[in-house]
Amino acid sequence: MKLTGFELRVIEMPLVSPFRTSFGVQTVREALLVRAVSDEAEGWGEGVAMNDPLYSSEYVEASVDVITRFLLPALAQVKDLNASGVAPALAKFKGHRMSKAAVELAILDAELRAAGVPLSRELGAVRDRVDCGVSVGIMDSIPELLDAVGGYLDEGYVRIKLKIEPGWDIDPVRAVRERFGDDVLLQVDANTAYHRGDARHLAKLDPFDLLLIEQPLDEEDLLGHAQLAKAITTPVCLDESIVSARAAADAIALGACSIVNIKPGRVGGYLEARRIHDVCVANDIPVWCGGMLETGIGRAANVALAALPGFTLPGDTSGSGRYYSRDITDPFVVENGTLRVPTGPGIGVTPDPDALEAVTVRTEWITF
Ligand code: OSB
Ligand code: MG
Repeated sequence: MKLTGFELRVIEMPLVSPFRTSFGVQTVREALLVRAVSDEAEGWGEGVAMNDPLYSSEYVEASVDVITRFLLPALAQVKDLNASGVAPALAKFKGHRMSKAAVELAILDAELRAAGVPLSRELGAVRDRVDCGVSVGIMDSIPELLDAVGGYLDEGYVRIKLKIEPGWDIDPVRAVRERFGDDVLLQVDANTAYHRGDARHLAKLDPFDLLLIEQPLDEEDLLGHAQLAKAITTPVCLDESIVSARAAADAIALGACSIVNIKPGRVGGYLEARRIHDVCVANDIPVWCGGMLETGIGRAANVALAALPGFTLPGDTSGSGRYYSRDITDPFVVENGTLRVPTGPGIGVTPDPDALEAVTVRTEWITF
């Protein structure tokens, strides 16, 4: 396969409702799509960097910049480039994992489409449907939260994740337990909003039998997470801290987490994501697939990953309708609490040209 060029496309997708986390409120998902064009097939990748560097240091405009100025020029130098050669060729550039992941996925998708192989099969999937959880933002009031959670349970979601922060933690969890009962799979995500000194406060979540607490402390505070894990009974799960297979192995060895959220963008791509899955399986650490409010492009790939054997907990792989009134691909629809794993070659979905045009802010073409 000979790559001939890349299209970078910045899009803006309005969310069906504002999504509030401990780091901010989002009403629009701004994202970067990468289209890799070759002599045999073209492939799509979605960048998960957000508009502002609040979840991690990356952001959309930095992604466009680093891909244009550094990543693609370096890849253009590689002879017989294929998807597994992308990460090694880009390793000299520090960080920028979300940008690297978007480029790698576009090339991997093109390669798999040319070969007629679905991404799920390439990664080692063992399921044709995956269980769906949903991430529920911070609300203005408990009644509003209970309405939202009730709606998602009615739609069939099999696991609820509540975003928490200081001042919105114990009470909302208690209210959801009281209203919907002890059988609901329930977990919380703090996106680094707490500090080491909050252990006693977070232990107040212990009676609610949560599946896990996700990333309570700073992303660099592995030792703090290890100490917290000893002080509370809720299992600690890491998201932001796990930036590579090595980081996962270190966190596990330190006792900083007993569950891992895998987001391919955060770790530099689907191939590294699979290595993290393998490290976790070898250590008996359950994993689940996180989300970054992806469009159908990123969602298709996430669902393929979530079909691997170690993904034993429901992921933040929600239906298109949880995010967007009109997705750019055929919508992903939750049925019996599950999403179907695409079966077509590559990621198995392609954006609808009209839908794509409607959300495009700008495009750039880079000849390879
Ligand atoms: O921490 O998991 C997170 C969304 C954006 C950034 C970070 C996170 C999230 C979510 C939503 O929780 C996941 C999704 O439904 O895509
Ligand atoms: Mg998270």
